[in-house]
Amino acid sequence: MTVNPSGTLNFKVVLLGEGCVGKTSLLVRYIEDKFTERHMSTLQATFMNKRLNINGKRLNLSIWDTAGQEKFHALGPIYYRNSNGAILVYDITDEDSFAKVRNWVKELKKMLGNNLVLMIAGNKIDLERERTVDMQEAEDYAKAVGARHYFTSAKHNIGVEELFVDLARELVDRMEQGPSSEDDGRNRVIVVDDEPAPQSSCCGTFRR
Ligand code: G3D
Ligand code: MG
Repeated sequence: MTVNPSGTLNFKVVLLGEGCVGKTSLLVRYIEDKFTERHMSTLQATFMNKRLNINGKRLNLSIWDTAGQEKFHALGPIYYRNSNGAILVYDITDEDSFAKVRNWVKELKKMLGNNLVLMIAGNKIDLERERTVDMQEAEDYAKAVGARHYFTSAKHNIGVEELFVDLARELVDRMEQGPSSEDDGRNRVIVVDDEPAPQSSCCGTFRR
């Protein structure tokens, strides 16, 4: 995390999960409040900024989305390096995508320690009738690994705002509590030059 001289707290958040679970759709829904299936298949963001006020504090979330490379090969640590929070997305109709979340939790805990705020999102809740991932199992798993669990639909705009805003709240809470005994300094506060981040803007596009 960094803090600008103006007092804005900058947090890096990464979206992770198997291809096609709806990561880009969740981000576009949150930032632009839209859901466009065709747009998803051709254009993808590298990261998007979102400015928020939480408890009188100014925050900027830099939310990183993959450029779709998870569909072809593994994402390297360079993608999630220096993250403060991660949203692990699975598709409630796809058990393999939930198994992938378990792998991500192991990798992130190994590489980044326990100070990372972890959120797990079971997306495509509008397809409830096609659900294959057991609801209770997913919630129990999240609890066991210290993550919060949400059900979302990028398509119907269910639970999306709550997911991101709760993550922002948790980031602020953890920062105010200070580093835990397990902190090894990787999440320390750094003061940087004030650089205005564009609000709700896409900072890079990718064409497949
Ligand atoms: P990704 O970024 O994780 O790869 P995308 O996933 O956001 O590109 O979404 C993959 C597909 O799932 C897209 O469909 C998208 O429209 C669909 N999708 C995303 N979120 C939801 C949701 O909440 N409900 C439903 N029903 N579908 C969703 P296509 O057909 O374009 O591949
Ligand atoms: Mg995507």
